[in-house]
Amino acid sequence: MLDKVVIANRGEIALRILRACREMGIKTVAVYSTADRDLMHVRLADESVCIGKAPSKESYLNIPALISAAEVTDAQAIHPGYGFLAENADFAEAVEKSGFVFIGPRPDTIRLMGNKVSAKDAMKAAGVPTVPGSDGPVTDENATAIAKKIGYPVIIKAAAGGGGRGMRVVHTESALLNSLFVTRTEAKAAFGDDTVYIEKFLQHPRHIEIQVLGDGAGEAIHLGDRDCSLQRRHQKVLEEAPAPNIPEDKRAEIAQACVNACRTIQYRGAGTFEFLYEKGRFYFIEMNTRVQVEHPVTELVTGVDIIREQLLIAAGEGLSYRQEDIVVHGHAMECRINAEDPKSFMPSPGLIRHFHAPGGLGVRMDSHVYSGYMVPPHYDSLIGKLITWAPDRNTCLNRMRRALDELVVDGIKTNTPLHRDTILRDSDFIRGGVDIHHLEHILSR
Ligand code: MV4
Repeated sequence: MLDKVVIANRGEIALRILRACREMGIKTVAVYSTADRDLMHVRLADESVCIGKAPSKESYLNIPALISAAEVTDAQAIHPGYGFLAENADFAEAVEKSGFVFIGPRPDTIRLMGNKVSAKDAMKAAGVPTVPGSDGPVTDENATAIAKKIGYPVIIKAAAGGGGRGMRVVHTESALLNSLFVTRTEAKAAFGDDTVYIEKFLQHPRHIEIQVLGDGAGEAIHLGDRDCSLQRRHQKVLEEAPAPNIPEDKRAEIAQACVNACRTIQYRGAGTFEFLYEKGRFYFIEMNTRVQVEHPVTELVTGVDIIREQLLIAAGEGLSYRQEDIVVHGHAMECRINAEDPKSFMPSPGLIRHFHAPGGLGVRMDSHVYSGYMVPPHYDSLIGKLITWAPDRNTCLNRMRRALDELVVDGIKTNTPLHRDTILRDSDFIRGGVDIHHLEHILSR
């Protein structure tokens, strides 16, 4: 088993990883920037190393500083969490070349999935349904014919993009070549790679994802699906598991396709297949090669500790479960709690004068904050995740409303009113199965 792990992250996920390590008897090393000396997991860690100044580039994105932290503490492995360097293949490679275990997929897998053209290609070849499109990079010469064949509207996407960065919708042939040029130019500036591809633009899809675990030797399982359609400007706001109102045969079929693909590529670690779901069909768009913010909803409906599984896989112990062991039980929902103005969505960092986490049956609060904690202005505004579980979706919704009423975050603004007064009271959301535009739609009326 692993003896000591460097947690190469901050905030709630750093604390989540520390908790899993503690329960497994693994020693922890916290790394922190000068703005983060007072983080909860830094206090709780067995050891801690300051890795640089507040800006992420000078700390959490500083590869040599992170590897040095592992060296000076004689750790064996590095957990990247999410964001920062979690999907940086060069980081994973540097970690392995330095003799440490990277808690995640092989660098080559991260690279394959980081390029959305090669990811889609590999998944299509492995039997996962994809969005109809160019099947590879598009050129000025072949673009018009490809778009005509798939039919307008189409979407141009940067191969190096993802998560909503570097995309452009095109409605008519007359706009195609100019849009291609603009998307290329933006992609070159943002990612240093101007490769773009084309897909049929789906107008009202839901965003549904499948959680997988692979042992890196060809065995893999899925932990069911999550619905992440409730988002604003590509930032997820609320997630749930399982995705409501999906025919059970379709649900089982797409999960099995993901497992087969993981076996084909000998996927290692935790991963997520992202799909658009429209008119009863799933279309693969991207794969995330990290643990995700919303992993707790899957943990609550399956009982599987996903971080523990990541650590076991990294230690070479394989998977703790066979597919037959996995049963999705009840319903779970996660509200992301952000330090932001609920009306303008502007960040609201500052001193949390008083914090009180909700509790009770079926309530989980994953948060690193406490009374007297100062939310620094340098990072993501996520200060916690409130997750509820219940035997059915309606009870889960009631429990979430009750838990939100118990939550106290005094001193800064949070998006709690958005959850309580807007989302959880919306009749379409309550019915279940809203599309990716729904939140922006209800915010605009
Ligand atoms: C799409 C799409 C419609 N059609 N692709 C945005 C994030 C990136 N992961 C892919 N995205 C989209 N790709 C086709 N062919 C609509 C989106 C999209 C979206 C997807 C998931 C969650 C939120 C979204 C918000 C806007 C657009």
